[in-house]
Amino acid sequence: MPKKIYINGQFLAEADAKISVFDHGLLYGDGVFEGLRIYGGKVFRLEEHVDRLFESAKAIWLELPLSREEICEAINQTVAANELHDGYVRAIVTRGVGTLGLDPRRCSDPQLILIADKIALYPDEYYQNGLEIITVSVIRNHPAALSARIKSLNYLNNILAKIEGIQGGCIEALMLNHKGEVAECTGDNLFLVKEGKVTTPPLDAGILAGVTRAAVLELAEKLGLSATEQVLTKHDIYVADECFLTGTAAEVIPVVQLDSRMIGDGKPGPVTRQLTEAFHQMVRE
Ligand code: PXG
Repeated sequence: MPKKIYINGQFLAEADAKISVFDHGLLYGDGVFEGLRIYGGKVFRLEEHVDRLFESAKAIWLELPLSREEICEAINQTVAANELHDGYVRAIVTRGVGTLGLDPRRCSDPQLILIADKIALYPDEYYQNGLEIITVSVIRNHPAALSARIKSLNYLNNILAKIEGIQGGCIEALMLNHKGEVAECTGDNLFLVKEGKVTTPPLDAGILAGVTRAAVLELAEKLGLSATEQVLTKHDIYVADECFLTGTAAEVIPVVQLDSRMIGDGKPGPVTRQLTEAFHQMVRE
């Protein structure tokens, strides 16, 4: 079945879904995006993702071509057109076709692209045994530069961090902020558990406001666990009982080592398992 890709209101076959080489999304990473999951034919937390897309766009002075409702509708139509039961949606908004110059006033209308596809998940062994991660030298974006709150098309900073992680033998990598505090991983938010209490860095540590992060904070509260946002250092992770990451692609995934140091007893912990199960139940509902 050929993929149906949405570009500005039209569904196109993959071979015909093309964007100009003068698009500022390509030339400068000038645009924003979202990654969403489809579970049982439905998009998980669609409104939250679309709200974040609007916030990202507003933060870069980009006016979206459709309303929130229209974008939700277009995403649902893209999922339906591709007959996906479980999968992934990438929503992309670029500044549009411009010239070889930075001036955004030279750009045409923003381009909205929606791609729905199957998703490549992390191998099951990582969920069973937990991830080993390292702290990389690349820091998360300084808030006075490109804010980490913006899910922009310019992910080079995180890609550099990911490369450093991969070269160190790790599929995810911990990024600190400019103050040396724990920020997040390259495509996942970080949580830890100490004495039964769940904590995660606050948004002003310079992180993306993860949709999965918010869902897990809600679940922790529902389960009667103490869950708070706190400034964290690497030391807090080294001495934590448990650590896990959250993200649209990863869902909830345990971390058992940071910088070759064992976290807790080096195995995925009970609170991580409890939250993982609660998350799976939530996405099934
Ligand atoms: N931090 C960063 C920097 C991210 O890019 C998250 C945290 C988790 O946020 P959500 O809202 O997904 O819980 C992300 C999200 C990919 C991919 O293709 C990456 C993300 C989402 C979907 C796909 O690698 N990152």
